[in-house]
This record gives sequence, C-alpha cells and structure tokens, in this order.
Amino acid sequence: MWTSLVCVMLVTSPGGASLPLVVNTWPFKEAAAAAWEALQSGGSVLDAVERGCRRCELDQCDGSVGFGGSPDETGETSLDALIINGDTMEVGAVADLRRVKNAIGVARAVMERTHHTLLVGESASAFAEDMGFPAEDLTTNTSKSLYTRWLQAGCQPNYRQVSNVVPDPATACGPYRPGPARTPHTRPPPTDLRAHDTIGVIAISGKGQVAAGTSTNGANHKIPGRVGDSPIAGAGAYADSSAGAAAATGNGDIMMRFLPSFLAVELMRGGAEPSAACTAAIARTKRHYPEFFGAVICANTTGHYGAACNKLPGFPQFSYMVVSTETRGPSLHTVDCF
Ligand code: SD4
Repeated sequence: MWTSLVCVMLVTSPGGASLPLVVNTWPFKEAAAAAWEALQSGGSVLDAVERGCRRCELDQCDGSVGFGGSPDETGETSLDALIINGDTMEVGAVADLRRVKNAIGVARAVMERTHHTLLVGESASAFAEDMGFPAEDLTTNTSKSLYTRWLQAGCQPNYRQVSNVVPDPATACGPYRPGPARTPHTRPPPTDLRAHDTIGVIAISGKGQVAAGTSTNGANHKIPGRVGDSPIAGAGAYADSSAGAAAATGNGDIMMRFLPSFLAVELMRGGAEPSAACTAAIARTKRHYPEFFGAVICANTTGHYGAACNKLPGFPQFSYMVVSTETRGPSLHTVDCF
C-alpha cells in the first residue's frame, strides 16, 4: 500500500532528496539491500556498487544477470560488467567474459589492479583466473533448454540482417555467409521484454562521492563476441562526483550508439533535474529508433533521483529501487514510459 503510494507520487514528481543514496534498475530488491548494507557498514560507494551487482549475479536476477542466462548462438553464456569511481574517474570493465561468474569483481580488478579500462573475451577470462577468480561452467539447465528450444525453432529470433546474409536468417540456422544485397536496416530486432533486465547501480555517499556500475549476461542468442552497452563507460553507466550518475538498461546494441548515461550526467551537470536528464537521454535515442526498448536511472549529488523509459506495447512502466534514510529500506518506484 505504502509502496504503491510512492509509485503514484513518483510518476509526476522527481525523487529525493537525501544522502547517502542507492538507486538501481528494475525491482531487484536484494541488490538494493546489499548495496545499502555495504554503505551502512562503512564501505565505500564502490563497495556498494560491487555488492549490489554481485548480489544479482549470484541471484541470477531475472535470468539476465550472472551465469546461466542469455545463451549465445553456440549456447554459451558470457558476461559484461562495468564499475566507475566518480571521484577519480577510474573505470574498470570486462566484456564477453567467459567461464567466470563474478563479472563485477573482475571489472573492479581491472580498475584497481591494472592501468587499463576494458578487457574482453578469452583474454579477460585469463586475466580473471590470474587474479584468483575461479573458472567455472556458466551453463545451467535453464540456459541449455533456452538454447535447445531456440535451435528447434530454426534459430529464431537472431541478430542477422534479413536479405544481407545467406541462408535466410528469418527461416534458417547458420553458418551464415554474406548475401548479395545490402539493404538499409534501421529497425532494431524485436525485443524479448522478458530477457532484458541488466542491473545498474548508482551509489552516492553522505559526502557526495558517486559511483556506478552494471552487470549483465547481455542478449539472448547474441552472436558470439557481441558486447552490449553495459560495459561501455557513458553508455551502460556513468558517474562523476561533480554532477551525478546514470545507468541504462535495455537494447544495448541501440543504446550504446547514444551514450545515454554520459548525456544524462552532463545534463545534470548543467542543472537538469535527474528525471528530466533521464527523459532527455531516452528522447535522444528515441528520435532515431522510436521502437527501441530501454530505460535510464539518474541521480545527482544532492540526492535527487529519477528515471525514464521508452513506451512500448508490453512496456508501459519501468520499475527501479531506491534506498536512503528516508525510504526505511529498499523502496520500489515506478515511472510511466513516454
Ligand atoms: C545489453 N543492455 O547487453 C544490456 C541488456 C539489458 O536490460 O540491459 N537488459 O544490451
């Protein structure tokens, strides 16, 4: 009852303001609680972001985070993750990570144990193992059966452009070769709304230190090697302690073209309220791809927060979690998409 009152209020008014603050994508309550607990027990904002993302990796939130989700065209799960320190602008990210479950931990290791920003693929897995992360099979019965059903359905849906490869990807499985035609193709592939729930976490300390991060297993039936928006700074998330932070979820193949998290943070730096900044970031992408699936969460250093999403059939609202001393525990918020 109390939660739904909050939801109604948030549809029309920006959230906040109170510090410290945790905001995360989707109704991932346990992740919000874990991030908040990290702050409450004296941890840094980076600890909060890592713990929040890690909780979802362990819980396999919605099957879209962590092991055993989004099998690629060969049936394997690979992971993307990102962490950003908004005080120092240090960034660590990992993409197309294989056989290692703790993607956000590896991203943090990239940030704290190397001078690089992003490691990818098999080499990222080798780095992770060197850093002591165990190598494990990410396949589960769930990912196996998703993969088997996809094969039985003639490898539908997939991410190949119809009429630009042979055999026809609308009806046949690969291997594919280049086709004769090159037709302009601007529409994103149909989105399975049930399989797109990346965790993005924003944490802001009582002193206004900002961090953000993401973790995901990407997109169902992706082409091996595909990297989404989540591990890309400015796309999947962005943080700057002189302005605020943002994190994105949705169709990363489209969203990463517009750096929505960077855009939202820059708009907040210029004085935009978080909900207005999120709305502008979604509007920018929508201008080119009206049917894209996506949402953005935003928070500024005064503890205000908000979110926005692109309205689609089956996706009229977006839910996210907020924790502060005012919310008395993780609180579910909902915004109407536009
Ligand atoms: C991706 N953005 O890899 C991720 C998926 C996602 O909510 O956010 N789902 O494209």
